[in-house]
Amino acid sequence: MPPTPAKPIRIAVTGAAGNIGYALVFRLASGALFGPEQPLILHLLEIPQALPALSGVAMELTDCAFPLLQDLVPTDQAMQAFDGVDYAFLVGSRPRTQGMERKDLLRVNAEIFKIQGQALNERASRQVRVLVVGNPANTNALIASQNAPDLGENQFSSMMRLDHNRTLSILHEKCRVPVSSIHQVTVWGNHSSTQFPDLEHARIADRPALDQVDSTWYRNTLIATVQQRGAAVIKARGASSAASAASAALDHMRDWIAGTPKEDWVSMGVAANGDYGIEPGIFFGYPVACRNGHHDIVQGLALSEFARSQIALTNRELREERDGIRDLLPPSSRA
Ligand code: NAX
Repeated sequence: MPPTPAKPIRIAVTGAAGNIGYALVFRLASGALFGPEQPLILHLLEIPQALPALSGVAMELTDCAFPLLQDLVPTDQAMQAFDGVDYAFLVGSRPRTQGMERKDLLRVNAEIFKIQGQALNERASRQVRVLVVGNPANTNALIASQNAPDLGENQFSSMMRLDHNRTLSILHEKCRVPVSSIHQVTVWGNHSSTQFPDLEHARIADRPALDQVDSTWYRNTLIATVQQRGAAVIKARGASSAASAASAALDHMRDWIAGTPKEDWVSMGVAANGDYGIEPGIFFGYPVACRNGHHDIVQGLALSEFARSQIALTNRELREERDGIRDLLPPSSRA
């Protein structure tokens, strides 16, 4: 008898007609995250003005005749987009437009992620895993999670993985070693130019990374290169990172589901709980190990004075972001 086909899983992608969405949905539909045996249904959310573009994306997805893709749900309604979904990639957000202050950008996006958090709370699977990519990703994850009180905070995370992957590839080029031989890198804090790519615990080919790279290069070049990499891509390409961001989103979700290798970790934005002196109330980039579908902050890493000062800087920025949208958090919120 042929084996019973697996039940399709439902995956939501917001901003599905945007740059990252366009790079992400085809990889999902081809089985890049869940493998060649797992059928899926894609729920694609866009704003009303982008529905014509979204219908084009839907046509192309259909034209690929992906064997795994069982159905498509293109919509501009958050309730429909998150109905019964097992995984959600929250990519869509409002870009900064001319004359817009940073605090205004925070607030328009806060409104979007508030509505999406509420819709996830009402409609998503009770086991849903949510990855926030749209910027400001850490604070948007905070807002979405706080507006989904029936889901656990640990069902939400924000993306630091592109910064993590950028750090790995810079080390790969510098030290001429395979990426697979680089371990225990962390990018702490905010997905912004205050983030702290940390090599203090990193190992390259089983030896401490800081024995193999010059500490001045680490502090003055590597950290700034990772922090400014997004801007460098925009300058070169005339558009922001899209395929690398989609790839990082898949890496993030894959490790969350399948687990990280023993004694290694990845960088994920997760709800702070006091670890490493970061008080609850923000989503912070941490070293995270994943086991059995759960993510846990890696405990007990010693931090140098330098690391502490870098972490304090990015922590301050995240707290300021949170203070700028605090009135949009529900009254019972812990933030
Ligand atoms: P695009 O502007 O190409 O696409 C965004 C899409 O979101 C648009 O199609 C827009 O119509 C849609 N959208 C806006 N509001 C929406 C809403 N309320 N519901 C559903 N869809 C909505 O941007 P793209 O290059 O795809 O980037 C998407 C987001 O990812 C941006 O906020 C960007 O800054 C952020 N990034 C985050 C990264 C990270 O590491 N966390 C890295 C890459 C990227 O910069």
